Amino acid sequence: ERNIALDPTYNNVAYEVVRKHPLDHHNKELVEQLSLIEKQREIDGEARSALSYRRAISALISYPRKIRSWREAKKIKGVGDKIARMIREYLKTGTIQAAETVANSSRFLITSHFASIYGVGPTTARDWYGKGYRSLEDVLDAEGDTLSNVVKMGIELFPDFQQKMTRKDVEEIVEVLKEVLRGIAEGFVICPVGGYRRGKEINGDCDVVITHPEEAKTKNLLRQLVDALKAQGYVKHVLWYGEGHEKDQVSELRLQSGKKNSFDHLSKAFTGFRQPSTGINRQVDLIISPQSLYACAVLGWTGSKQFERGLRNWCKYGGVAAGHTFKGGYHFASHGLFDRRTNKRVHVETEEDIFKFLKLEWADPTLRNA
Ligand code: DCP
Ligand code: MG
Repeated sequence: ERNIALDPTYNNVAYEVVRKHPLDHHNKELVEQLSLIEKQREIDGEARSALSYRRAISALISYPRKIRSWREAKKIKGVGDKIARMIREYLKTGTIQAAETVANSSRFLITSHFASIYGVGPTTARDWYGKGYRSLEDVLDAEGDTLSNVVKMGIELFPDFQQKMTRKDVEEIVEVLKEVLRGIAEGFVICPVGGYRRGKEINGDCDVVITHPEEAKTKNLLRQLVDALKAQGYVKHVLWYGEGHEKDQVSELRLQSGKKNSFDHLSKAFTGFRQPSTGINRQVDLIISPQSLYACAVLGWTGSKQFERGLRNWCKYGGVAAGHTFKGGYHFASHGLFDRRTNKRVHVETEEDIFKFLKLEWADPTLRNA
């Protein structure tokens, strides 16, 4: 079998879309330790450092066997010297001191707890910690009146959102959505994306992309759907609501790219959704896509985040994979694949079309767990 992780024919910045990343892989314990450090770097605002851990983690997930030596680790593209040394330490002692330190750091435990609340990012989490708050009660006591509505909702929903969902929980919610959509019109298509589509057993939220063969039917759908969900008692909390500008070109997108939660131009709402069988409020992210953008919407929302990073890099810079060269010069977003020179959209019907266009081998969603 061809060993893609060691394949010398590719040397690009987008190995995440070239390699295969199954959920079940050979270096789980090591990945767990490195993930802890990655998370700590992320919460401390060290984005570059976090990314280099993430790259190494993805490389380890795709590695076709258990790493046995430091020398072996160093050869893998994506594993730098520093992380290779940590792997050496791990192979010798069974642990990585830096990961132990993070696991025992009360600053990390508290800031990561804060940052796991919807609406609270690393900056706010660090800010709260810096002000001396050590629990949500501290935050509410000191800042209760000044918190934004979104953060207030995030805190209110936290005990529910913290509870993970099984695949059955996600499927139950999808069935409810189908029923509510049928009440609006026949013919809607709904695709559960995110970790669920990648095969994860345990999910933090439920992300769905919704479309309809007739483009007109998706035009005001977000409003209709959210209103129906509220009227039927499923949704009480709307954490984020944004109607998109699906037809916008890429230049427009760049103007907006820094804006929170608007990394694509699809209409979407992030909701607190009361799951009938358990009564637990679940985070359900509704993404509406016109039929013509559906393939990109599904590909962009399936993830993982690191797979999406690799995909965007591949589109931009190109590369060589399995003997095929792709020149780059494109921009991928969940609302379209664009030629960077002309800002024109490439018409693609299916995810398979996108992979073919990009000269990539098809990657099943379950192999996108980079
Ligand atoms: N996504 C992205 N960039 C974002 C948000 C989402 O690329 N800013 C894509 C990649 C994610 C997918 O959408 O994998 C779904 O987002 P989630 O945050 O729900 O992530 P997952 O579904 O992968 O994991 P979880 O189990 O935590 O929900
Ligand atoms: Mg998700």
